[in-house]
Amino acid sequence: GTDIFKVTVTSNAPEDYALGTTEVKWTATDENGNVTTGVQKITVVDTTKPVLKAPADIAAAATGVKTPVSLGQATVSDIFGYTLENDAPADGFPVGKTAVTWTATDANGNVSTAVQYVTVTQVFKVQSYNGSRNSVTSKISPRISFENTSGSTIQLSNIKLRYYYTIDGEKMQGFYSDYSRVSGSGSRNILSYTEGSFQKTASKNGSDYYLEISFSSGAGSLKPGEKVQIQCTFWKSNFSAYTQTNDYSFNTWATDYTDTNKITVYSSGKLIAGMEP
Ligand SMILES: [Ca+2]
Ligand SMILES: [Ca+2]
Repeated sequence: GTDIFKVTVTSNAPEDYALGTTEVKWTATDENGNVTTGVQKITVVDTTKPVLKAPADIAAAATGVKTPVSLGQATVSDIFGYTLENDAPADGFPVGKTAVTWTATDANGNVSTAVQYVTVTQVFKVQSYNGSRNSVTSKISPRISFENTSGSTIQLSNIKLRYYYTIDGEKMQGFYSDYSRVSGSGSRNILSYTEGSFQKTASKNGSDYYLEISFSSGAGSLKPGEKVQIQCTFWKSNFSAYTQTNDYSFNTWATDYTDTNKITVYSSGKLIAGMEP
């Protein structure tokens, strides 16, 4: 404050300022009691991001096409309140490595992110190829191999496999398996315990039928690391043609056992490998 007389300047400034804008009123008073006031605005802003730490990475065994995983909890600190969320898939994790991004947002809109990786390993490995790779054929000849890559023994009578296709003209169908064998420590022929049946389904995505392969109790069990290979053929009663190129489970190019997720496997009715059409 300036004046030709002596001036006293005071303010109502607080010791601490709240977040946001505070008005401080300044007052100048001269010796003669004349008063002038002015306002100063003090704005306090939080520019500090929350400190965020994602939970540890997780490795899990697949229980199906999608596997539910418990992620654990991220830790967050901020002097203000915050919200915490992540983008984990709601229906479980696919086989492979998936990044989960955690996001912490403080009450003032400052954002931190951190990534957690979830790796899901398939416990049941399925491979296949087709004995006939012709676009049009009177006999479909799946070659299917499946390996118990879990740590537990599986009863084969609990296992079912499905090969999906479109029938291209409804007819009775026949099934024949000429090879079905367990390899590994319990190597044996299980041909007489291997069965095939046909199921009509809703028409979708390369499928209006599936061949279901199952095993009777005489097939025994499949220990960890053991593998079953099946070669089979199916046909229509009048040997009319199937178009294979429109079949979900058909592999047009493989000439030997090749990883597939288009043949599904069920253990006691629960999907444990492959993706349905
Ligand atoms: Ca903050
Ligand atoms: Ca077809």
